[in-house]
Amino acid sequence: MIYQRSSTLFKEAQKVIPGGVNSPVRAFKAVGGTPIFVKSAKGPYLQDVDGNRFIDYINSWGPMILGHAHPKVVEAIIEKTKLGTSFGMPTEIETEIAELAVKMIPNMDKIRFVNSGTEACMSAVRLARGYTGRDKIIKFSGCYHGHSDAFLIQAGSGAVTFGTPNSPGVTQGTAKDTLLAHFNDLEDVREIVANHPDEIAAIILEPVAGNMGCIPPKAGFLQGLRELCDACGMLLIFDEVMTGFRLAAGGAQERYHVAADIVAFGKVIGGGLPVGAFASSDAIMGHLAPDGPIYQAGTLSGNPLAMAAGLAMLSELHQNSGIYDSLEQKTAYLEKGLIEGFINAGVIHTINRVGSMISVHFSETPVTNFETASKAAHGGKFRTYFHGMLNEGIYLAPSAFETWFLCDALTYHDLDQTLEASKRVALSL
Ligand code: HOZ
Repeated sequence: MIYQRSSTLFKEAQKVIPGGVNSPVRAFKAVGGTPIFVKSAKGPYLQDVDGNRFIDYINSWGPMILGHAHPKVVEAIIEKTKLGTSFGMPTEIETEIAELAVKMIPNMDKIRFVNSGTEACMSAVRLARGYTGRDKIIKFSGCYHGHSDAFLIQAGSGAVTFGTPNSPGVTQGTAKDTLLAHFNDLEDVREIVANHPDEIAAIILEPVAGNMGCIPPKAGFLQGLRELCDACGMLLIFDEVMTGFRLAAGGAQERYHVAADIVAFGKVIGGGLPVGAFASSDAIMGHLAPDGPIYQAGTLSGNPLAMAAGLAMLSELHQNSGIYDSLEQKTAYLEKGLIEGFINAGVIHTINRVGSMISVHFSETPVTNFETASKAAHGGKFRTYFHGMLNEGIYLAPSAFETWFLCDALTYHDLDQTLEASKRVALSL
């Protein structure tokens, strides 16, 4: 494929935007080469500025569950735009989407909308600290909760891809209140809690980790965290930025039958527009301003265009629950075919999958946490696989530490094309 125009645009971008991108994970640094500049997208396909077409397995890092430019989402945005784009005042649609969201999300009474997953997680932690009167939080190595200071401690996603899981600029003072645990290791968490009695406000995690590849929780892990939180007066925060409305209408809480105290959402809840949100019980949300003293705010929070896109998408997911079975079947089909292709080519691999989240690791050791994900990423095979697939017209996340997200617009023909491509590329690994 030819990426001439993308290459020119990237050079121009680098002169005025750090690294030429507005978020590091787009820069192709881990895999080399030139980032693809997108011209348009429809359904499961991306069109780049050079006229190449790709089957998309990132889907804007998750939110395009229905595929790109879904007609109902597009129409909702257009119609809302005609009425004005931002007021900094309440609008009716904020209540409409909030009512639907709390109906879909288990265990939650109230939801506050913000502008990104970073903001949602940051606010969820402030709420937990204000509510419990404690300062420390537990986070897991390799989990990524956005780029606010408290979370850039052994963070996943771009932070680990570019070798800065502990970012300069995060003060010692902030870092000391983030206690690190190993994902899927309940004993480790118990020990940390025992060493910090009455100091820990919350445990925050991605219930299915999606920023070090896709890593499912081991049986009993989430339930064990729930019990530990109840026993020690800590809140359990689920970062469902990726899993919310994707793994089930009620996200990971529904899929694993474990209740969180606060749930953070991101991109998905805005149907692809810049939205985040956090939800909790009446008792906890009653402490949030203006009802309570814990402050959180934003001019663009609940923006009407973002709410319209989010409402259109959530309504579709709510009305058509068959989507989740369909996504599960398509992703299982992909997983099975990928495994067959790798076995035929003699390629050592581990594939992790939960619902429509999936990741390929070139390792035979099970990938269950940050340490095993990091080991599996060594050796450069992912880079060869990524570029091979790109040349076949298959767009994967440009890092071994990311998850692929499927959309329901994918056809079995698209999946077969992907599997044929993967078989060919596997032979070159
Ligand atoms: N970190 C997200 C994916 N793992 C994507 C958002 C971004 O960093 O651009």
